[in-house]
Amino acid sequence: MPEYQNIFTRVQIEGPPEEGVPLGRGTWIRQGKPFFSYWLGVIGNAQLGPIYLGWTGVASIICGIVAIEIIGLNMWASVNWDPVQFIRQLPWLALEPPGPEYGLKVLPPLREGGWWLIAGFFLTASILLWWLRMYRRARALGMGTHVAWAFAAAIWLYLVLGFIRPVLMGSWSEAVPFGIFPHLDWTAAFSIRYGNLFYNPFHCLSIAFLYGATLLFAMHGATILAVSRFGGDRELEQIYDRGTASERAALFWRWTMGFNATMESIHRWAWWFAVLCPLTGGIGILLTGTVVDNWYLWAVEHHVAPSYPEVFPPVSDPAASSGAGQ
Ligand code: 07D
Ligand code: 07D
Repeated sequence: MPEYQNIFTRVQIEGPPEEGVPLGRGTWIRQGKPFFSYWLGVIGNAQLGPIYLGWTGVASIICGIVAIEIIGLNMWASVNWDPVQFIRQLPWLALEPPGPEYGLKVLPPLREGGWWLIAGFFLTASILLWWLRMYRRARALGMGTHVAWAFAAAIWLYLVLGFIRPVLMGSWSEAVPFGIFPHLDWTAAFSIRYGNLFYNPFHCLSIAFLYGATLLFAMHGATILAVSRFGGDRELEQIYDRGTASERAALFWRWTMGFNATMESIHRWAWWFAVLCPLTGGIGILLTGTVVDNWYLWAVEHHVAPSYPEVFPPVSDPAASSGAGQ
């Protein structure tokens, strides 16, 4: 069965397009005539469309476009509307939040953070509307809302970084700038300003869940691929006729580590690890600067880190006492 040893999807189903379950009254129709694509079939389902947009979908996309437009035009203006420099410097360009002198003012002058505030408003509206659409589509299909709640965990971290913490600190200037490298500069500066985020136990937890989620995904993905020669990837058959694939998958782990997850529990493991990464991360960011001002000193105080020995005694600045340079 060499076809099962491949790293990409081999089985493509191309029957009549699948339209999905009938929709109830009061909903939109699905848009787009479905068609099949070989290359999509290599990474997933070969059928593209129809898509259900709905009011929340359309409103979310409009808000998203407004946000991207404001960010993009501000970045372009920052290189004097030069199209070549815009493309060349794009990863370094930024739309910065208002300076500390403006506190939480609504609305500071547009070129001094006002645009950042407006773009942030539309980006947040777009993300929240997309969440609502996800929740409502799940309910319309009679599904649980697990995907929406996992997305909500990411939105929690996003809101802490750009809204909740800046409000608690009393200044928009605490928030993240828009921009590819500028947001990394912010991340590094944040860690240094608050005494090294490695000593923040919630950063530790977030990293453990990040790494853990990767490990779990690798274990689960590899296990299912490894039993796909026995039909392990065919979820429907696995549910009504377990056959030999899932038994082997479970036995493999019981043999190698003594314990095995079940077909249900592995997905709960994955969900919790993924969700707890931004959830614990958001708690860590929320505490920074509000409750704890320096994580290194916090760690010294709590016997997590040793304090640096005082090698040199404190000296006073000679410029301050001798009158030199006056
Ligand atoms: C693969 C799903 C697809 C999503 C993608 C991202 C945009 C931004 C904006 C041109 C896994 C789409 C990107 C819409 C376009 C402009 C102005 C998800 C997948 C492909 N970050 N971050 C990236 C965001 C924060 C950090 C990349 C967003 C915090 C570090 C991308 C947010 C901190 C590194 C990006 C956000 C932080 C990155 C790849 C919001 C702490 C990298 C992301 C809304 C958590 C990496 C150059 C990716 C990189 C990277 C987007 C927040 C740290 C541009 C939208 C403030 C250390 N971040 N980030 O693949 O290569 O995610 O940066 O909060 O090393 Mg970031
Ligand atoms: C950003 C959630 C918001 C995203 C949303 C998506 C769109 C685009 C586009 C469809 C990612 C919206 C989407 C708008 C749609 C399309 C195309 C989730 C986000 C809603 N750290 N660190 C973390 C590590 C250091 C720092 C988390 C490692 C240094 C700061 C994570 C290391 C310094 C913050 C993590 C390391 C530092 C973090 C993020 C190693 C820098 C945060 C988890 C090995 C010098 C964030 C508590 C996450 C956090 C965070 C990992 C080092 C700074 C686990 C592995 C010491 C300021 N770091 N870090 O899920 O929560 O992000 O901290 O060195 O704010 Mg860190």
